[in-house]
Amino acid sequence: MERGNIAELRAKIKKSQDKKRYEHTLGVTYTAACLAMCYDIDTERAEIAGLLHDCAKCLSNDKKVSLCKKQSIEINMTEAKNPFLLHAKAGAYLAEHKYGVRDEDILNAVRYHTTGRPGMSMLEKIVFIADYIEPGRNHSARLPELRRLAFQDLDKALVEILRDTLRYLKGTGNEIDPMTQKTYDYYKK
Ligand code: DGI
Ligand code: FE
Ligand code: FE
Repeated sequence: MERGNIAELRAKIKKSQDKKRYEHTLGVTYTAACLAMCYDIDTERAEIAGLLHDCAKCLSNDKKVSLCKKQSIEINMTEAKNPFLLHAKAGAYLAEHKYGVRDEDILNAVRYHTTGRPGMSMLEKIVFIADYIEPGRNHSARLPELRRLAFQDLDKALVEILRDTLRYLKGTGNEIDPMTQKTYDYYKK
């Protein structure tokens, strides 16, 4: 994609998100680009994936569910009870069919940005981690350490983020998506 097209995509995403979500999207986009530089991954694909990762976040839960049903996208039991989780799968669908992305790695980075998955690509890891550490985030006392770690050892950062997420979910009594647990089990040593 050319730079002009990235600017065009950014403008479209801006229209589809509220102000706070768009600020977060920009944070993820430039953090993903920086991680891509650090690990020798294509920066433009990181930017596109960052811009698109939450593209379905501002749909209502009803719309997320109906879009997934209409497009025969599987909804598991955790997602049925916590429809916000579907913004990842619904986002991958919109990235392809509304925003015209054909790059399967970018689509997977959007699809798995919330739960991760076993055997993630570099781009998938970068978007997953950028989502957690972007500068606008302020949800964990460990962020300074995790931000440093992300630029030193991507896989270690991934495991630490998954561990913290699972701990947080258990603490709040939130239901854990089987994929989040599977991803942690796959990457932990
Ligand atoms: O969309 P964002 O808010 O930018 O970030 P995200 O897509 O990573 O979603 C973050 C939320 O998702 C966070 O509150 C933790 C939650 N989450 C991640 N894995 C699971 C989960 N929530 C549930 N219920 N189950 C999970 O397995
Ligand atoms: Fe998200
Ligand atoms: Fe996000």
